[in-house]
Amino acid sequence: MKFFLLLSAIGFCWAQYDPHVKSGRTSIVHLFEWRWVDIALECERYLAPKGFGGVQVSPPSENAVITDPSRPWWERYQPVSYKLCTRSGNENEFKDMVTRCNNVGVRIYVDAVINHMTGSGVSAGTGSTCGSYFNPGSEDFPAVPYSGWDFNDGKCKTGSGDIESYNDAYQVRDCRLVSLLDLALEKDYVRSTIANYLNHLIDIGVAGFRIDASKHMWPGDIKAVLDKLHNLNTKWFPSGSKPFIYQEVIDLGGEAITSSEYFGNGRVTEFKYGAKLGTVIRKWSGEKMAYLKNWGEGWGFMPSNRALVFVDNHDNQRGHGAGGASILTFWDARLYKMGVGFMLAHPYGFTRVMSSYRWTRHFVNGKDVNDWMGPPNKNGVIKEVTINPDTTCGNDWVCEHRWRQIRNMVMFRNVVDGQPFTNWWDNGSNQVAFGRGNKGFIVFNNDDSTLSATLQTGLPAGTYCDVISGDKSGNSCTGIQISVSSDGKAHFSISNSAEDPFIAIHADSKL
Ligand code: QV4
Ligand code: CA
Repeated sequence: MKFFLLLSAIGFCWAQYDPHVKSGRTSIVHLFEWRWVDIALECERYLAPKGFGGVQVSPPSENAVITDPSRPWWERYQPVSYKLCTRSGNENEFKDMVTRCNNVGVRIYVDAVINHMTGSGVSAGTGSTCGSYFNPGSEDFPAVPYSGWDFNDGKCKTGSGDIESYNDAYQVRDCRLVSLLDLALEKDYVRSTIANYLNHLIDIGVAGFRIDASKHMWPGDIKAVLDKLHNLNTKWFPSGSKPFIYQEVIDLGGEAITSSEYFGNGRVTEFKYGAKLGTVIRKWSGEKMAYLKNWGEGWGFMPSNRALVFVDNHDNQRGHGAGGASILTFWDARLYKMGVGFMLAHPYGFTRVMSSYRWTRHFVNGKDVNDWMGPPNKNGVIKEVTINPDTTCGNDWVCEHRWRQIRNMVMFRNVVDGQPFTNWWDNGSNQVAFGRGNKGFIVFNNDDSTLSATLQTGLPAGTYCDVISGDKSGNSCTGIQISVSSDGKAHFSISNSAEDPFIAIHADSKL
């Protein structure tokens, strides 16, 4: 019996659901395609002071240089070795970033591409970001090294060798995802090689991993790799801390593979979240915000403590992956801010904010033919993230995480952390409000008429600064002020044509 209890205790500790963010911080940001030198600066000058918990970085492992099209963002999902050497920077720059971010309490999470190497069709003569030789035709990656024995060819039963049907779990895991050479993760050599790569990163000081293409790996194979991982670096983490794991599994229902198969390994991306929230905020398919009253598990999502949630990601903001047209992105800024505001106010899941770059969209028959375009660059070299006098970013970096409404809602989430979902109100349509215990309250007007209502906020009496229309600075407020009376009630008036038709107040925005 004792032995049994011990085993289940170990089993529980193993599964890594805890992001190891500094206490009081509750969200991470994906700085998509940023250079390591810029991320280090951003941790120090912005993310730490504004209460961000961590950064998801683009894959740091050496990748094939794709020239047709010219240097697409997706070349980074075609590894050729595990050298830390990409357009974002080299190993020294990576280490410097991890050290400096950790020193100001901001964690680094690595996007780990371990299901596959490059596409089978990529030519052997194509360069790589660190000069390592590779030959996809003969499945030779001497810089790892991997050879033909380390790939799944024998296991895959489809004619093309590619995944042809998502209704067959064997194909999805043992065949090639869009021709990408599929690693044989049942082999101990492959597992150990991947674990060495991840351990190298752990020893440098990263706090965890996004496991790319997890759906395409058997949960047991992922577990076997995780079982080989070191504890986090004790320079910054309590001894015995295991890396945070969130697995990329797109489960919108209707396929052979479900998210729940992966809960034993760690958290899982909840793709239903952004797809549904986009549909509601766009008011498509008869949806309305009033229906958000039971948002979360009530909508058929996975348990909150297993979910990694986001409004959009680097794939579905440009039509890759899943979610479709309903996904809200910075291109629809007004609706996007409401979506992200709702996510950050609501207690469900562990939240990730997207931070993007702008590209030239060009739609042909409803599809963006420029969805491949890589980050702002000059002759292929990624451009610096410059900061404008008004704190926004230059050089076509969008920096959604620096938008006042989003940055202030990241802080709102920190302030209300641990508080229950309370005081829901709706008008039966698209005017809704809810609180987080006695710490915060948010009101949305996504209807075509003005909202005017006196609502129970749950907050102590006082004058509060709305952190959507402005900022509290000292004892004054640059935005709308809301006065909460001694019974906790306050009057809200939000025009449907307001720049941002929502208001948020919290304990730290009290004047
Ligand atoms: C193409 C054809 C193949 C053909 C091949 C011939 O599609 O049928 O056999 O050419 O050479 C790129 C190209 C793709 C090309 C492939 C191989 O876009 O057209 O195949 O390279 O050369 C990103 C991009 C992909 C890109 C890939 C590798 O989205 O377009 O493929 O990087 O560069 C599913 C998965 C989910 C996945 C999602 C996009 O379940 O796991 O699709 N999401 C993750 C990442 C995503 C990344 C990958 C997985 C792969 O978030 O960014 O794909 O690592 O839903
Ligand atoms: Ca696979």
